Amino acid sequence: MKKGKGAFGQIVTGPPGAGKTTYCYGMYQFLTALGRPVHIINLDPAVPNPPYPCKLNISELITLDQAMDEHGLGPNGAMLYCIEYLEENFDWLEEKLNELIGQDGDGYVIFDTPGQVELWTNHESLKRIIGRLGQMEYKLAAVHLSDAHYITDASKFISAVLLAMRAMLQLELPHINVLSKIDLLAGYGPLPFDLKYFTEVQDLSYLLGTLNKDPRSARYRRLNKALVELIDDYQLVGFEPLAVEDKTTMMKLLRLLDKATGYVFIPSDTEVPDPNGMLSTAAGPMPAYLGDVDDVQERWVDRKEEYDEAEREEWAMEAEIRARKEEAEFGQDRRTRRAM
Ligand SMILES: Nc1nc2c(ncn2[C@@H]2O[C@H](COP(=O)(O)OP(=O)(O)OP(=O)(O)O)[C@@H](O)[C@H]2O)c(=O)[nH]1
Ligand SMILES: [Mg+2]
Repeated sequence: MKKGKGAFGQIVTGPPGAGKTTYCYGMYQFLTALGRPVHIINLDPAVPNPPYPCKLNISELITLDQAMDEHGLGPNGAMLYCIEYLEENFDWLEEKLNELIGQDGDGYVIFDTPGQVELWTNHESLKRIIGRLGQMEYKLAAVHLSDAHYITDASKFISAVLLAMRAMLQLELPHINVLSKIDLLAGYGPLPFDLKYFTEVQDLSYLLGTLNKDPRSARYRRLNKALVELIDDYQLVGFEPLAVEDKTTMMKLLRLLDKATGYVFIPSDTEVPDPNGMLSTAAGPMPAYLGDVDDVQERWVDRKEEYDEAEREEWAMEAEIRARKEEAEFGQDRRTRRAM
């Protein structure tokens, strides 16, 4: 068996529907545009055919349907079984990773995981798999996604923060919490506080007033207070806002991840195609807005329509320029071909 040297990368976690798979594909496209070799590894046995290019897939080992059929399990039990099975068959994963990454250890990996919360709150298999990847010299950071919709509801936000904190304590990796889908926030009506309040997770006692007004949560006044104090005491959780299609928030997140894992990327001398101007973003200043949380709020919440309109005009202009260039080139090509 070919022995590998590990690689840098990310393990993407978060509750069901938080946007993990979309993020994996978006990050894959982003890194590919930056010229960084990257592989997505699908660890979700419920999705045998993920939408992204996938050379290593848990479904080659076991699928959720197989686990359900063969062991008479329901979907949740079968999911845990699949991850335990992966742990038991770690040699399979090790061999496949070594084939994929090779001996140089210069690849970059992104692990997509299922949305079942036990996997990163209290079940031990995923944690042990990550530990064994660490022994193989994989330098991973956890990217934990929570849907930004949660900030519109105090109880949901507190539960998202608790889950994020639990994931940090359980996975024991360099860890970045992300508020995903912030491009949808403007559609949820006015926010009770600025976005910064939610990304910094400072002094959650302000949320107690809202919680104690809601009849569903008012019954648990003392529990609410205790939970809020627990979060404030730990001071562990903060969020990075992210919209997968927005290269500024993606770049900011990537820079944080590289810092967390110690990844240094030296681009090769070969010219890398850069259709969306991402390379210039990597090398130089952020375009349009700086990626600070207040700027993110302005771009995606307060003045979303204006920015969208300005971007549409910019894209239309770029498309027009590209079309003219292509016309000129192809026109010439055709003439050259006719002359030959
Ligand atoms: N607007 C918007 N939609 C997003 C974004 N990220 C994900 N989505 C949408 O959110 C839905 C769920 O996304 P997935 O990527 O499948 O979420 P997941 O976390 O992988 O879901 P599970 O694997 O089922 O846990 C899909 O409809 C995505 O298109 C985003 O940044 N912006
Ligand atoms: Mg998914």
